Amino acid sequence: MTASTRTSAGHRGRRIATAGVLALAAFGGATVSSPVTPSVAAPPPSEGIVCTNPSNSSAGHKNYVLTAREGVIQMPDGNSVWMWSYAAGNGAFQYPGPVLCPTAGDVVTVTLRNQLPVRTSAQFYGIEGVQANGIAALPQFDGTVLRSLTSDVAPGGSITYSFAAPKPGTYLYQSGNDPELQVEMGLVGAMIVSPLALPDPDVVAGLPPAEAGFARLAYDDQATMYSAEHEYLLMLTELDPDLHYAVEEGLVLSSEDYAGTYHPRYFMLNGRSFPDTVAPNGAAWLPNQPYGAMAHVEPYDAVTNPLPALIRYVAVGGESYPFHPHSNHEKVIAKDGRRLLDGPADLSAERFAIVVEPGSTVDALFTWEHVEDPYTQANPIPVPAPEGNNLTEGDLYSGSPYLGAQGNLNPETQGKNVCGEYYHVAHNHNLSEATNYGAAFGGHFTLIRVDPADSTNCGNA
Ligand SMILES: [Cu+2]
Repeated sequence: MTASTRTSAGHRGRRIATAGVLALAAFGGATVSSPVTPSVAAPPPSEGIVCTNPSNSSAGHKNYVLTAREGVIQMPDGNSVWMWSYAAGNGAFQYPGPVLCPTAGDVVTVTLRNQLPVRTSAQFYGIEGVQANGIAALPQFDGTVLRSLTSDVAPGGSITYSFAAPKPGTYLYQSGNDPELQVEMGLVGAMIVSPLALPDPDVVAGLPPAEAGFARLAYDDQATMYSAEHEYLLMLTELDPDLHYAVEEGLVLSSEDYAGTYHPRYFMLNGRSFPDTVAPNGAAWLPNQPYGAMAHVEPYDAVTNPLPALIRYVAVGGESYPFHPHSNHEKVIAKDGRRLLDGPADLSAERFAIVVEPGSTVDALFTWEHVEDPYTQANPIPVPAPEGNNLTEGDLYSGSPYLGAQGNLNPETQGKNVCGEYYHVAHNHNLSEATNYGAAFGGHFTLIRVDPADSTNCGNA
């Protein structure tokens, strides 16, 4: 089963193999020798994971082209930052790199073209048996000095990595050359490997028809079943703009050149800092930061909405990030593409904060429950709402404390609430990293949108 057949299972599937900019980009790759079938570009899904189309693929094979190049991203405070990252084929600069979505067992090739002024590479963390131009990929040395953790490529050149897609899970790829500089500069991306295993047909048969088409497994066991309608990636990164300015000016090309004290000032989720994190995928004002970072769920219901969401965390930075999704714990089921099992014992655990260590990935199932019976106008919360003149209403407030209800807003409130939905904060609990150059709230900060159940008036099916 391929990513594209999976995503065609439902019209609101979130993991749609992207068309649009990324696909056109990949199709244009000069080093792609096989013909590709042009397709009409559709916009990417507005939220959720945007898988990059392979430059070409056939049964059991997925070929990608990445171009390491320079570019600029925008910060919410108006700054722009010089970056290095991986573009898809001839596509626009983008940060982070394209999301690659093979299926377990696929033969994957990644051709890396180097348009940077320095040697670079792509290292696929946790994946064994990687070959580079047909021979084993190996660390590279200049004399006795380690130059790269994997086979690398000079400026202007290209190199092709190949491997069998490993066990299912969430993986990271990044530069193996001077990672202290190059990964920080932006040479990083995610790879999501889907299992061949399918959800138990008896369980699927018991799901509401509107949900059944979205049932997926994250790993090769039924305890990892989730709804692909609610699958999200959160890649946590950081950067020091002084370092990036020095690179832009040509003053620094290796970490050894950076005499300044490393001091990250910006903290990104999927390449964006809050509030840009909650903007849709492909937002026009963020042309080089295509990935949004807002999760979107509906309340758990044993009958109508039993499947959890899946959040895939990836972190690259100077320290562990304690990411905290407000409102409910998340159930950590895997780390670094490995299911948390001890023999038959399932070691999954509910976590208040999802600690994502540098260079690691964490997969977590997320269920939002409407507790307290739930609170509705018929079962009111036992605290009277404040008078309107004592309220500061955020743009996203519905005017009512009840999920699915919309009340009157103060006339000066610019109401952006669609259908009485809730928005919960989700952020790095190291609050110094939930900032944009020190200004709270920003950086590693996003929202979780909770729609009322059966929310046809929320723009959902
Ligand atoms: Cu918090």
